[in-house]
Amino acid sequence: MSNVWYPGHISKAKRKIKGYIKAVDSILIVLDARAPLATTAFELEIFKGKNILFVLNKSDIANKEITDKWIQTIGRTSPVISFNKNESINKIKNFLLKNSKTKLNETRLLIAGVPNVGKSSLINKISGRKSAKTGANPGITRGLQWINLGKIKLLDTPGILFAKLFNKDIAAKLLLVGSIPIETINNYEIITRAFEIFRTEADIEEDFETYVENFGKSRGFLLKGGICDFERSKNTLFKLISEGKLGKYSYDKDFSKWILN
Ligand SMILES: Nc1nc2c(ncn2[C@@H]2O[C@H](COP(=O)(O)OP(=O)(O)OP(=O)(O)O)[C@@H](O)[C@H]2O)c(=O)[nH]1
Ligand SMILES: [Mg+2]
Repeated sequence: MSNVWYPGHISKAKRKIKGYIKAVDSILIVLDARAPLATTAFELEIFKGKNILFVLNKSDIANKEITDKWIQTIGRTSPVISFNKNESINKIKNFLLKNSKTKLNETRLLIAGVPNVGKSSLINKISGRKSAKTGANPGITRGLQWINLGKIKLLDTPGILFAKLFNKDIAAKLLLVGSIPIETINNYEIITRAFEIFRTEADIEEDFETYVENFGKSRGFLLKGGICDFERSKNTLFKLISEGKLGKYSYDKDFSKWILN
């Protein structure tokens, strides 16, 4: 499958992360609760042999029933918790303290995941400070940064991805949750596949073109002559979907496909 968005800082980040693995006791992998399978689209093998904990983040914009089933599924093999930015700090702090292996009275965790799943926001939430830079677009964190939280030390890292996404469905779901920016996708099949997945969840009748045009017109995204600005409408539509503003939908439901067994 074609190359999708893969900025240079991602390969640098992977090299740096590998260099830090020895210095940490546990790895905190942040997944998007809406797509726990698609958001494991990075080389999990680099963390082999480490104590791995999972967070299903952004649970506020996922389908709760599906998230609960993922917690059960993943919980059979690994410590896992659902979380979102509106939840209590103690929920995540206790989870980390209980499940991470501790050396010398100090817990060192590396936080990893695909772009835009909320790694930096999670760190800020736990620290109660704006220690790590966050943003609505993927690729905000560029370098590695230690955040000191007393007994817990967290290493924030940039979002990583497979260099080549070999599967159209994974790329489509990464687009739906905002891990790949819509502006960078020039493969129309990925976009229409993403819309099909969303369309099923949101119970939409119109086809892609009609839906985007109606959406654009309703927001006044018009070009000269009153025709719909399709690019702008499509980009805004996918941005809102990824932010959960058009509904709380989950896109991965095949629990038997969980990577660890
Ligand atoms: N709805 C919702 N949005 C969230 C949550 N956590 C983070 N976000 C939003 O998701 C976007 C990405 O957050 P970041 O914390 O920058 O994500 P990141 O994983 O550090 O991203 P990179 O550094 O680019 O890999 C921001 O717009 C956040 O406000 C959450 O629990 N719920
Ligand atoms: Mg970040």
